[in-house]
Order: sequence, then structure tokens, then C-alpha cells
Amino acid sequence: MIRMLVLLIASNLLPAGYLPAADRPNIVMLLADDQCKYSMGCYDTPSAKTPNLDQLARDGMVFDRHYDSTAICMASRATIFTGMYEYKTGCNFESGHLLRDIWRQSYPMLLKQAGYRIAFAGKFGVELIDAPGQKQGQLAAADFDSWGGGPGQTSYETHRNDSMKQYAEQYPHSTLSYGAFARDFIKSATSKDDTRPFCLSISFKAPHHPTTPDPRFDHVYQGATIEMPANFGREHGSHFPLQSQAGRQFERFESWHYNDDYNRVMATYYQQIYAIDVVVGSIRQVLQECGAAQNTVILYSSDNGFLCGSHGYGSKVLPYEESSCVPMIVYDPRHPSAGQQQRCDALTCNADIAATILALADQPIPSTMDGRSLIALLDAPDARIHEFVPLINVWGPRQVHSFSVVTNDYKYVYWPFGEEPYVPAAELYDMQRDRSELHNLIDSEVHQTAVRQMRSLYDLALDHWISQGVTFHGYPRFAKIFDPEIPWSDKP
Ligand SMILES: [Ca+2]
Repeated sequence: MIRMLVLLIASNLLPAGYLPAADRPNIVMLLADDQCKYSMGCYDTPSAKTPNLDQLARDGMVFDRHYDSTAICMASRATIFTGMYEYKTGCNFESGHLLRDIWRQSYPMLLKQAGYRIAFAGKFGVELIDAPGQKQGQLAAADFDSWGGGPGQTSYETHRNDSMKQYAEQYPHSTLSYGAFARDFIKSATSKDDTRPFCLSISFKAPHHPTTPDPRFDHVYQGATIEMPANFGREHGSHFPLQSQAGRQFERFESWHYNDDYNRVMATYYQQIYAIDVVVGSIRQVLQECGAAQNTVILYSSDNGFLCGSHGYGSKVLPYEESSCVPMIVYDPRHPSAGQQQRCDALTCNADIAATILALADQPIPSTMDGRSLIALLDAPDARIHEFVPLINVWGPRQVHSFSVVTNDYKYVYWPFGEEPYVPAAELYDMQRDRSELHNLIDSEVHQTAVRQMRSLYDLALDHWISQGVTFHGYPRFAKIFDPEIPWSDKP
């Protein structure tokens, strides 16, 4: 076998960097949609019933400071696939689709080139176009060896997801259908007929609105009492700038009934996550049965977090912790960290996922990627891989557009909108002492050194946008919009 491989490499029949399958792990990348951290036992939420995710957390490493650099579905998914921040993918709901040239540098495509068998199921979240501005995009179904993905938001009703119809009778609710897809794919990919390692990516629709829990789990949270976060309610958001109230996040505190029916709303949200948890358990079970458990790395995260009444807001997009800082677990059974119940408080982000997957597959990480491999943190959880991470929002009403930088110690938020009655605003939060973001320190005398330091990192982040950002889909105009030195009246 080895001799044959040497011959194949010598004759250029295998891509550069190819290693025997046995030396490279399989990879399972699991992504929830709109899941906040206070929905999992392993993130200090005792009322959340997530036994399989908690077991994965104990077996692997839990990341406590993992940010989605854009806290909304489409842009975050483009970043997860490509390892690049939104201003380098040019991809968001109101901006435009993802260029095929950029998609070719995504982790699924690079793994495919490297000899991996690749599969995707669930909400794909982006569409591919050949040139900037093209309105109608396509899914990447043909690029995958196995495809259970769907366009747009997909449906909770399995029979409505064309590529998943074969599971509809047994699993009418989509969440469990993705578990069935995973089972079939893993069985096939680990059969003797295929010696390639595999990369399986599943993007659940859950727990995204419209709230649609699988009725087979109605019993799980019956009679449960859900604890409220310490910063729950409008009284804990009065220090936020007016801009933050201009989007739908503000009214959803009431229209989604966090204010007057918290227990029921959260029990239903948790019930949707419970079904994901069941799938996580079943995937680990099938990996065990197929003899692949010891050579399969599992990653778990969410495309954005969720404000479930914190500060009197609902939903996502805003730069605050509940919306931007999300669950992240990495379990590499081959690594010495496995089973050590380790946690890591280093700053990490969604752009790191692609870099991590490439590093696991022993592939070079393209220099265009902003992400860093998390393997360095598995090796040394006290290490640091980012000095700061940008938090971007250019979606929704202009009032809500914001650009922020977060470090291990602080978060600096800038709101440029300055049309009356708004005035441009900035915030500073102490991430070591005030993770609930209850005290805006921007005007605190003793914090002015920190303000200046964070402002210079902000300037660095904006310089990166200006020098590296795409020149299409409207992204260049943010160079001026996010420059705090330019008055609002001079902004495009
Ligand atoms: Ca989402």
C-alpha cells in the first residue's frame, strides 16, 4: 500500500500534501443556528438538558471566549467556510452572495482537493455567484460527495427539504433527519470501499425561529423552571446607546415574550436544542460502531448567539456578549487534552474554524485566512492566538450598524449613526470583571488608558478592512462610515 502511494505521489496522481487516510483524522463540524451560550449545561446553565453536548465538552475543550465576528447567519457562515472576516467575503443578506473564487478557498473545497470525502447537510446559508452583483446564486450541492443541504432558511418539515426527503417519514422534524443523514454518511464513508478520510458538516436549522420544537421531546422541559441571566430586562440596557434600540432586537423583547412569558419561551428554545443534543449523541454512537471514534475530531458551534431578554433585547446582530460570544467545543480524541475537561479563555472566533479544520487535515492554511488554528490552544490553553477580534454589523437599519473590537480584557464598540436625534457613540466594557456588560466605562477617568489602547486596536481593525476588504458589494464605503474622525454629515 505504501509503495503504491509513493508511486501515486511520484506520478502526481495525488494532490500535494496528501497523506495516507489513516494518518489524517475524519472531521465532523456541527453548527447550530442562533444558539446562545446559556442553553447548555457546560456553559453554567443547570436548567438546560444537554447531556451529550456536556459529555462532548468534558471529552474535549470548551472555549469560553469564542466570538462570531458577524453575529448573523449568512455572513457568519461565509466566514466559517472561508476563515475570512465579512469584509473579505463580501457576503451578507443585504450585501451580496459569495463569489465562487472565494468559495474555492473554503475548508470543504480545500479538503476535497486534499483527498477528503466531503458531505454537507442542513442550512447551507450562502449562495455562490460568478461575479459581484449577480443576483441569483447557486448552492454548492455538486461540490459535495454527499448532499443533504438546502437553500435559504430550509424547513423544519423534513419533507420540504428536497435533498432530505428520504428521511421524512421516519423523521418528520428536520433536526433528527440530519442525524439519520450523518449515520448513513458515516457508515458509507467508513466502509472498506473508501479509504479516504471524511469531513461531514451539518448545519442545523434549530433553534432558529419560527419556534418549532419536535413534539417527540415535549416531555423534556415539562414543568421546568428556567433561570434568568443576571442582566435580564430593560433596566439593564438603559446605558446602551440609542442606536442599539433601532433594530428589531429591541421590540423582540416584548413581541417574542421574553418580558412576560420567559419560562415557556425558553423551554421551547431549549427543547429545540435538546433535539440537536440527541443527534450529537447518535453521531458519537455511530462513530463508535463504525470504529471511527478514535480518529474523528468533532467541532461544535453556532453561527451567532441570541439575546433572550438580556438587557431587554431579543435576537442577534448586536455586538453584545449574548449575541456575539457563542458555544465552541473541540474534541480531538487523539490529542492529550482529550478527557481532561479543559476550558480555554483565549480569544477565538468563527474564522478559526476553517483554519483549524485545515490544520487537522495537515493542509496549509492560506495566508488570506484571518482565522488561526485552535490546535495551538489544545496544546496550551493559556496561549493566545488573537490580540483582538473585530465584531461587525452592516446589516439592518443604518442606525444599528456598528464596528467593534474585543480583546481578552476589553470590548470597544463604535456606533457611527449621527442623524438627529442620534449622536455617534462608543462603549467600553471590562471583559474580565463585567461580562454582563452592565457598566459602560467609555467616560470613566481611570479607564482612559484602556480607551486609548482599544481605540488604536479599533483603528488597526479598520485599516485591515480598508486594505484587505473586497472592493464590491458596498464594502468600501464603510472605511468612512466606521471612521470616528469623520463627521456623520461627511459620510456616504
Ligand atoms: Ca443564525
